[in-house]
Amino acid sequence: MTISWTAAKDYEDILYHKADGIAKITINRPHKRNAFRPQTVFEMYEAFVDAREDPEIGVVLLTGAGPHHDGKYAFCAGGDQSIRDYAGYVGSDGIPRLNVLDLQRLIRSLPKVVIALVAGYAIGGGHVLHVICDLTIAADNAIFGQTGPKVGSFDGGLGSSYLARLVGPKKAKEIWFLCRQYSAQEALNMGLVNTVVPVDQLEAEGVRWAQEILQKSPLAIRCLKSAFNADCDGQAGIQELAGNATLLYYMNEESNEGKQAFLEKRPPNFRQFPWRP
Ligand code: S0N
Repeated sequence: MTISWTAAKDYEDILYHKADGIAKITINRPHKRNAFRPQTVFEMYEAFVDAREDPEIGVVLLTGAGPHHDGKYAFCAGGDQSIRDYAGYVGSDGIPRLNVLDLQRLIRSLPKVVIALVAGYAIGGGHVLHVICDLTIAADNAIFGQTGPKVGSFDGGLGSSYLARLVGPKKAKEIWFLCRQYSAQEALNMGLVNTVVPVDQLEAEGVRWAQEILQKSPLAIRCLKSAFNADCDGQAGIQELAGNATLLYYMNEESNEGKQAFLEKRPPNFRQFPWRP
């Protein structure tokens, strides 16, 4: 499937493109297997916000640049270990951060579908990124795994609890406790990804899935996404689901009557609306 991407904005650590209702965010630090530093995350955050605010965009593809100089691929190798100090990942301002957690929450609350396209390594915090995306399409060369207990970190948030939702608690504990690497086929078998395709067809398959989703009702998809997340996300998840209920109410005559009555300084006539069974 061919698509003509247009660069939406120039960044240092990512590429950001749009075409036909689809946004594509590509992590572009091939010398680090696309590991992220605070700036990478800030840039991704900004691009995701742009995609959220653009009413033309319904689906965001998240992927990693590749192949690299040695022919290998990576979706993302997690946090950049070379700049991690005692309190997080240190950016050019000298401040240590774990801002990828903000990005995780943004992806989950984005009222649009986010599809991870994984070629090569999805490791550590990079693995968590694909886990929290709505769908994952894996290339046949994809390799999945957590490394935290091996390299002195862990993600006890969505990176473990939501992973357990996907693959079950026993498998999630195996993934974190043993820090093994899993093939694309193994990932498919355990419900960690939606499908596996040859690496040269990864983007085309992602575009195909996106175009299929774009034929569907935006409001239905929006409400479904928040409904899928609500119980896991607690009060914040319920807030999001309720926000969608309010949005739908605003689009309704009954809600409009209340607002119009206030503006026209008259009592509202809600008796015209039924108390539905
Ligand atoms: C990905 C791996 C398996 C690839 O192996 P391969 O193909 O043999 O390549 P390498 O030679 O190892 O790598 C090529 C070059 O890329 C550099 N590089 C790779 N990964 C990273 C990285 N994560 N950080 C910095 N540099 C990286 C290599 O150093 C090499 O460079 P040169 O050629 O100059 O030597 C393999 O590379 C690998 O295992 N990488 C490390 C994976 C890893 O452990 N990632 C970090 C895990 N932790 C997190 O991601 C934490 C995430 C986080 O932010 C967080 C979130 C929630 C709560 C807590 C945290 C937290 O940080 O604690």
